[in-house]
Amino acid sequence: MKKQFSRIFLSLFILLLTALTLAQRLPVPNMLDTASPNAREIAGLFWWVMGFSVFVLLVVVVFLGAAIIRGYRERNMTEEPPQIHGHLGLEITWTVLPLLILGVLLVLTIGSIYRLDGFASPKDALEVDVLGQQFWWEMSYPDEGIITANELVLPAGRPVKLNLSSKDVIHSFWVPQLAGKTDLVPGEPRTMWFTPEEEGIFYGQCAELCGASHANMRLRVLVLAPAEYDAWVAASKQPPAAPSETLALEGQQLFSSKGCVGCHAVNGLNTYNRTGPDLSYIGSRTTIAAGTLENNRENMVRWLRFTDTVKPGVLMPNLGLSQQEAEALAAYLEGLRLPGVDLEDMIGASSSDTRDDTETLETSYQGVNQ
Ligand code: HEC
Ligand SMILES: [Cu+2]
Repeated sequence: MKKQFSRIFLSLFILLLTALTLAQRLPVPNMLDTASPNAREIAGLFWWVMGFSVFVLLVVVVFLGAAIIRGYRERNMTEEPPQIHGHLGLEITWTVLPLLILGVLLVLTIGSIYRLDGFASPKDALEVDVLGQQFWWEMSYPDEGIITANELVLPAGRPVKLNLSSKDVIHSFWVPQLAGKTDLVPGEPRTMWFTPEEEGIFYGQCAELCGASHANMRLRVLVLAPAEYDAWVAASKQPPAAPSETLALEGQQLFSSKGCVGCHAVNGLNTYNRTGPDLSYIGSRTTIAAGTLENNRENMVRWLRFTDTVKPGVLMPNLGLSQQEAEALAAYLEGLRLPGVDLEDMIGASSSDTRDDTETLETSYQGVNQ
């Protein structure tokens, strides 16, 4: 009876595990699957900590096991075991050994903190300012004069230094495969750096509880071949093509009349004011709303009409748009593309590995949000 019960329990457990594994199709970035020397340094620290932990565990298990086996063999219930209270040798051993272990970890960790901070970045590093806001990331390239959001475009092989700050609460920038976490603290700029080595998409996430949509504050780092990056930079300086379709033209008018321009800027139309993401090339982004939805017309309409349902606590108001108005706006926004550059193509061509799970990612989000 007991055996049967444990079998049923085991089968249920395995079933549950399988279900969870299948449901978990989101790309989960693995900090040990490193794509920069900086992430490798952190992974190295992880293995030191892991090594010592396993060592301590083994020591405890061996002594415990020995004591249990001896106790069983001797079965002596009457005599007191030998008393070791105050044993100088033992006390020194278990004070000095942990001290040594923690000392080694301390020295290694301080070295890494020092090397990974932005001030230790190479001189030729590309500088990008990242401003965290509830619940999205502004990325600006001071030397290139480019402003974008939520998708950090970088050239492979060149070090990048990030100047991190926050407009409201504390956020934390984390792209596990590229670097460790660094907090974005209002009024206290911080820096970090890393050198992306491989082309592809790297998923990131705000790692500090910053409000209702903290979990929807995602980001992507798109690492391009240097020549493609240069093409992206050149295209990002030209205004997007003016709309020609009737629907898109209608959308452009709504963009002004519905007050979108109060918070969003489009290159050639109005100036950027940091209230909402710059939308100059929103049509070329792979996702919208900080990695929450795949960028397509249907999702854009949903975002514009049901903003606060898609992203709880969002700071973009629900403007009560009709389906038609939202469709016109979506047509206009879709046309706001980087002239002559197809980011999806560049990324698609360079990331045939498992990291490019965009499809499964978006389908699961749709399931969540509907
Ligand atoms: C009060 C300011 C405000 C107004 C008005 C506003 N938005 Fe927004 N919008 C935001 C903010 C803030 C975000 C970022 C939301 C987030 O991802 O958490 C945003 C995000 C977006 C995004 C996604 C951008 C991205 O980088 O993923 C689009 C597209 C957008 N808004 C379009 C519009 C349109 C079209 C209108 C007019 C109908 C509009 N917004 C009106 C503040 C505003
Ligand atoms: Cu955040």
